[in-house]
Amino acid sequence: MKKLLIIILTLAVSIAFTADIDAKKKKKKKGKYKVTEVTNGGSISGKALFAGGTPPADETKALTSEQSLCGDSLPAEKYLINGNKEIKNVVVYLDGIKEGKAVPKDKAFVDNVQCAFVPHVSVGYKGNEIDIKNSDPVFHNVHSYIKGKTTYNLGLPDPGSMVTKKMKRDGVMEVKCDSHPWMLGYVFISQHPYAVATGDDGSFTISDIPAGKYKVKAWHEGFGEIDLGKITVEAGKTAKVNAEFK
Ligand SMILES: [Cu+2]
Repeated sequence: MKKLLIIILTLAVSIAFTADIDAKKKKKKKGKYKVTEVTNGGSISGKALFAGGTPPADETKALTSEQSLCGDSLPAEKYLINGNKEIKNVVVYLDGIKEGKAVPKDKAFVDNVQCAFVPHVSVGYKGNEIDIKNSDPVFHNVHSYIKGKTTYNLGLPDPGSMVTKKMKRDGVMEVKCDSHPWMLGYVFISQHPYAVATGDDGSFTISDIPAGKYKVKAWHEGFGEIDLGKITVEAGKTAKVNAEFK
């Protein structure tokens, strides 16, 4: 009887384990992006805007070292919102698009300049490389994370030194420095090319989208992520949508 129970238990565990592997495999397959030729694609464009009352002011970070090089404090660059309530550094993207144009070959880039990451927010593409540079005459230890798990942990001791790494995972990559706790930046790593960051005027355009209906989302480091709904893209036309944060 005891033997039978052990056999049944072993079987149950192994079935559960196999089912888990199958589910993981399916998930992986489902997420794969396919490159196709896009002719006469459409676009989605709009602005990232603060739609509430008074927009939050940017924060200030106090420096605990390197004051002689970088001063006593630095702007956090978290809320870059101009007089027209247009928001910089919002990443607008098509969520779960399965196929479309090829991913740009451009490398991503993050520099350490005056004790801050430059650019503060950028978009990178999974599978491409990223150059991480130190332009400061001080040691920076760039330590990046996706969902709390380390992606890179790089000591950059020399001014002008640069390390090139591959971006193997997609997701919002937080970039920090182990030597300087106030330093923070982001690389939004997308597995497809339909992700863009807004500039000073909050505007964005996602182009060469195959005609169809797409879920659009917008991410901001302070406001989080919002859903812009399902947008219909027609061939050769531009659909308009704004990313409104509150
Ligand atoms: Cu640093």
